[in-house]
Amino acid sequence: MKIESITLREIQKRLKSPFETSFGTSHDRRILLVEVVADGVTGWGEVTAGETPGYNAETTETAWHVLCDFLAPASIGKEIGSATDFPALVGHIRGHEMAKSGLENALWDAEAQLRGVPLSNLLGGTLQEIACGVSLGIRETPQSLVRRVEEELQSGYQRIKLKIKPDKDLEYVAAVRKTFPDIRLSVDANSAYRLQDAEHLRKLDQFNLLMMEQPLNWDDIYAHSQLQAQVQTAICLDECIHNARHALTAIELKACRIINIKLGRVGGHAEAREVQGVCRERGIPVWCGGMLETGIGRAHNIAMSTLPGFTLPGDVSASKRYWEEDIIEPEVEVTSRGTIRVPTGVGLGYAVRRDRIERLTVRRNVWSAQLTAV
Ligand code: OSB
Ligand code: MG
Repeated sequence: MKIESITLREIQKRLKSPFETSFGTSHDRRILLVEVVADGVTGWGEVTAGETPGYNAETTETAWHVLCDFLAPASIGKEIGSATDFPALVGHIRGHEMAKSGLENALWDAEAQLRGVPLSNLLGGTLQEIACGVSLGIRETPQSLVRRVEEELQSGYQRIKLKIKPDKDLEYVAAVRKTFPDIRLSVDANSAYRLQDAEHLRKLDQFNLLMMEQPLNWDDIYAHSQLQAQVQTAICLDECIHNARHALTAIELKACRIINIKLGRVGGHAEAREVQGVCRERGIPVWCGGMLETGIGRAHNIAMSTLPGFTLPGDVSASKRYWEEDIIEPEVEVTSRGTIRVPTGVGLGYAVRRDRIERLTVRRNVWSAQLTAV
């Protein structure tokens, strides 16, 4: 595959409603889309960095910088055997996984089209339908949260995840659990607690949660191992895991019993598959996280979720929960059983709405192999 051109653009798009986590509120998204042409075929990827460095160190702006000044120049005009060769091409650039993932995943889409297969097949996925859960932001009152949970359950979602932070935790979880005693329920703290809060976090054990996600520091696997020894609820790591080596460390240290995989956080499909493999060999269930993606990122998440290690419902849900109108067609829809049917068309399996993307674009940069020495 020759990387013939790369188009990077920023689109701006408002979420239907603000999404509050322990690190801040997201409403007006600034999203980078990567379009590559390889051997005459166009592939799309999405950079899942946030507008602020509240979830991880990357932002829309750092990803723009790293893509423009390092990743695109290192890739343009290069010949690679397959998208799996991309990490080696940019291995001299440390970190910036979300920026890398946007470009690598676009290459995966292109490769799947060149081979005439759905992306899920190219990745080695086996599922034809994936299980879906939802992630609910922090609300003003426990009552309003309970109402939201009820709506999502009526739509069929198989697992409800509640965002929590200190003072917006036990009361909220208690209200939801009391109203829905049997649902699959979990919480996500996005690193809002410290190991000294272990006694407080142990109070979550009474609610029979599927997991508590990333309670402690974003870069502290060791502290999570200390906490896991003190709570019954399974810890799931999100922010801490950037690659398969981190996953191995966390599993060996017994820092978690579940891992959430996000394509952006681990640098793209190749590393995501490695993380999945490490977990699968050791009996650690994984599931696909979400980063408030447009349909392009969502389509990549659906393809990844078909791999055999993905045995828990992910945070991959319908386009209409986030957007008035998505940038793919058809939009991602969820069945009444709380599943998404994996598309069977080649590549992403959804058509990219270029007209809509054009209207939303606020800046762009283009690299072309003809103008660049190989
Ligand atoms: O921790 O999973 C997270 C959104 C932004 C940043 C971090 C997280 C989230 C979510 C939303 O939980 C998941 C979704 O896209 O629905
Ligand atoms: Mg999380």
